[in-house]
Amino acid sequence: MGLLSSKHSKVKPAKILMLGLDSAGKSTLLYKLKFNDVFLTLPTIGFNVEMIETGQNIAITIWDVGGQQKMRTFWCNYFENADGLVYVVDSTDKQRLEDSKKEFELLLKNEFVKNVPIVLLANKQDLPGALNAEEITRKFNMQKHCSDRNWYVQPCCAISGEGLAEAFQRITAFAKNCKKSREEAFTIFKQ
Ligand code: G3D
Ligand code: MG
Repeated sequence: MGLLSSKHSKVKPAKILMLGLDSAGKSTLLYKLKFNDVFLTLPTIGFNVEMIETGQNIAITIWDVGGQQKMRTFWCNYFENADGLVYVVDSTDKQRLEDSKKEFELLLKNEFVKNVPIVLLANKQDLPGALNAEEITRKFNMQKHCSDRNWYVQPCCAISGEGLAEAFQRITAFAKNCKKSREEAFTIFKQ
């Protein structure tokens, strides 16, 4: 992955929303992905936004929205025109996994993210006791809740970067399909 360059005129933009509880690792992984470096992060107030080119003729803008409780009510303000959703989970935080699941289920009910593809990131796999991707898939009842869209659960570590490229390649491919279906639906609607 590299930075977006103006010479890539055929590159289409896609909006990827990144959500999850505070401390799940969203900002760490965004900066690892963008700069291949680990930065000291502070709790995100508002949002961070970065543009990344994925090499699939699509430039993704990642919106990393703060996940503290008081911020979660504002998540829906970012939903409009999202082509993909990356939901980040701290796989070691067993106490807050239930909270994370509740927020996840709540956001799936929002009209604006209906059919929007999802990659769920089971982060912090480097830490002992982390639930693996299968356990997170079962815990979040993905088969049931995401039956109306493309979805995938990717284990990762935001510090080492393991699993991030795969996750963002996956969401980019999903987002591409999502955009295409929307464009086709719009063309039919106009006829
Ligand atoms: P957020 O943006 O989702 O709120 P941050 O989360 O990116 O700010 O990360 C919260 C804390 O988790 C940070 O630690 C960060 O270093 C750590 N972290 C993020 N991803 C991983 C990971 O994959 N493995 C490990 N071991 N730690 C991770 P601090 O100590 O600064 O709070
Ligand atoms: Mg943050």
